[in-house]
Amino acid sequence: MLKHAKIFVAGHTGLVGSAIYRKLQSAGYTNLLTQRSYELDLRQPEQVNSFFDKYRPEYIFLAAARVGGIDANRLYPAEFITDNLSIQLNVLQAAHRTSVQKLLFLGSSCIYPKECAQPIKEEYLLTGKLEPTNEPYAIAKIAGIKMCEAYNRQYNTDYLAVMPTNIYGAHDNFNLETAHVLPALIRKIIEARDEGVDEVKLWGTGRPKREFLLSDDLADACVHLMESYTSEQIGGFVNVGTGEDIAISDLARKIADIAGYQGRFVYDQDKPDGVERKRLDVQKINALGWKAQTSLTSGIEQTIRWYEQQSLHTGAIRK
Ligand code: GFB
Repeated sequence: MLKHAKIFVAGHTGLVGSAIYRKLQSAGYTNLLTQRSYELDLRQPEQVNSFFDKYRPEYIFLAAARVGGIDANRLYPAEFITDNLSIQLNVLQAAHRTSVQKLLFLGSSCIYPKECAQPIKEEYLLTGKLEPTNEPYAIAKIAGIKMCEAYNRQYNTDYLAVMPTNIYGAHDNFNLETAHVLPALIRKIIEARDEGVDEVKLWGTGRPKREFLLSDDLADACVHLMESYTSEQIGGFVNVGTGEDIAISDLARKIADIAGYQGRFVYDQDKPDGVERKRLDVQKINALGWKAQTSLTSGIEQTIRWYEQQSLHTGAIRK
């Protein structure tokens, strides 16, 4: 990618898109295209087509998606499958029609089967049943990978895909009903600390394990891949993670220690656990010259700082 290439970061206000935008800026890219969702609704084909005709982006980071934690996936399965399929369909078709040079599609580690050998290798895709709590979302993301592969095969395009593990960081969603676990726990623990409450309620049993990657590390991987590899060289798609996971109960304790909260944790077992484990095998991305740089402790410290600054500015984070 030349430094003045026209690069469209779709979803630049979100957790992942904002990190990609920051990374591209700091790497010296000068021609970044962005649109807020009220300016361009990527679910609407007419809007997407006129945007592509008008601006003719050369490169695309497709980080726009409907995402959410385990409960949001359970409550809004129709939106999770429909919005994601629509966004992918519209953007990939427009990219092909306007001869975009290269595109990076963001998937998710939930595309892999529920009962998977650990760590999860890329080749395990479509070898078993999916985790029911996020099947509609996972099906949409699998369709995205397969669309990239199909266009590459038939039209010789260069559409790469990455499968990130659970991402967290600045610009995450801290709404307790729809958030992923890490931002939800940061908010719950800080509110309990500040209000002098000696108990925090977690969902499920606390036993499932998850792998967490800071959004800035993911952005670094995405830009590295777009700069240095074709889709063919990476074999279509690649896992991006740390390769290490942690039990939810241990994560809660870690966040509490960092935030200076001494209270205890209780578990609401009416809420689902989801998949027991989904630790990614990261040998492939490591062999492509990328490794996660930020420790979980440092990433949590940075995210807490961001959250506290936002709370100061807004009085309260989005309810
Ligand atoms: O991050 P999370 O919502 O989603 O939940 P998944 C991870 C684990 O943390 C589950 C537990 O076992 C939750 O029950 N947990 C404990 C909590 N307390 C809380 C809490 O206060 N809030 C939340 N949200 N969880 C999502 C998928 O799965 O991961 C998506 O649904 C996507 O499709 C995403 O793949 C990365 O890790 O289970």
